[in-house]
Amino acid sequence: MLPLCRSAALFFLALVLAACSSPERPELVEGSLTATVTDGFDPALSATVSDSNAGATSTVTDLVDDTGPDLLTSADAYTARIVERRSHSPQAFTQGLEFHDGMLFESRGQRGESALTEIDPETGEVQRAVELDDSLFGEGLTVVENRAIVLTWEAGQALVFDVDTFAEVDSFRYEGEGWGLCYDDSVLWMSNGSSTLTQRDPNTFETFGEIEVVFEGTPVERLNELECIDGLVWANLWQSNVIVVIEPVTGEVVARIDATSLSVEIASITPDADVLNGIAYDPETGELLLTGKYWPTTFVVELVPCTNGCTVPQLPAAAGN
Ligand SMILES: [Ca+2]
Repeated sequence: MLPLCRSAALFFLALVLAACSSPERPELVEGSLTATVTDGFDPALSATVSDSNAGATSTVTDLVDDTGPDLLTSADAYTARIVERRSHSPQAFTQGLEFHDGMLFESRGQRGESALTEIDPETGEVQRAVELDDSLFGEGLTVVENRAIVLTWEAGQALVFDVDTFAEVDSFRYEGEGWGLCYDDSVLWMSNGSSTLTQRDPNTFETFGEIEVVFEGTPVERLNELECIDGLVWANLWQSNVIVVIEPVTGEVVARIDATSLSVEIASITPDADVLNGIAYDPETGELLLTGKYWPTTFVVELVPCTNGCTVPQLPAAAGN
C-alpha cells in the first residue's frame, strides 16, 4: 500500500474511531481498513467501522486525495508530449524543481553558481534567490511545510531555508552523496546517483529505510531528480532522457517515460545545454513541468501512452556496463 494513502487513511480511521468512542457510544467493537488498487496507479482505500451498540456499520470509500488529474493510465510506457514552452534561465544548472503554493522553487548546482530560487512558473522570472557558499555544489530540493531543504552533493549538508524569508534556519548532515529529494507528505525520499532511494524523517533527516529500484529484476542506476506524485516516486535518470515512476514499497518501476523530444529541441537551440533534470508537478493545476541543466525552456508536458509507432523508452545500462 502506498505510504501517503496509508497515512491519510489511518488518520481518517483514527478520527472515526475517536468519534465512535465518545461516551454515548462506548462499545465500539471493530474497525477495518482495506485497500485496493484498481489500475495500478489509482489506489482506492476504504474504511469500515462497526458499532454493535448502535447496530450500525459505516463504510467510507475513496479516502485517497487524488483530486488532481491522473497523469498515468495503466500503460507502462509513455512519451512526453510538449504542451507549452516557458522561459527558464539558461544560467540555471537545474538540480531540484518543485511547486510550492503555486510558485516554482529551483535549486541550482555548480560551485560558485549554486542557489535556491523562487520562480514565477508562468514567466520563468526569478522572484527571489539566495546563493549558497562558493564551496558548495547545490543538488536536489524539496519543500516540507514552509521549509525548503537543499542538498549539497558531496558536502554532506542538507541546508534548510525558510520559504517566507529565504533565511537559512537549519541544516542536517547526511552520509555519502546527495542528488535528488522529494517529500510525499510523510517521508522524505533521497537519491544518490545509485539505484537506492533512502527514506528519511522530514523533521530530523534521519534515515530509517531504503529501497532498491528495479526494473524487471535489474537495478536501475543513476536515479537523480525526484518528484513525489500521488504516492509514487518519479525520478529522471542522469545523462538520459528517461524518467521512471517507482512504486515505493517494492521499488519496482511501474512506468517509463521518454522525454527525448525535449532534449532534441533544446540541443537545436543552444549547444550549451546540459542534460534533462527537473520534474515538478503542481497538484492544484495538474501541470507537469520538465526542464534541464542550462536549458532556456521549461516544458509543460502531457504523457502519451506508448501504442503503435511509439518507441518504448529503454533504460540506460548501469555504469560500467
Ligand atoms: Ca522535483
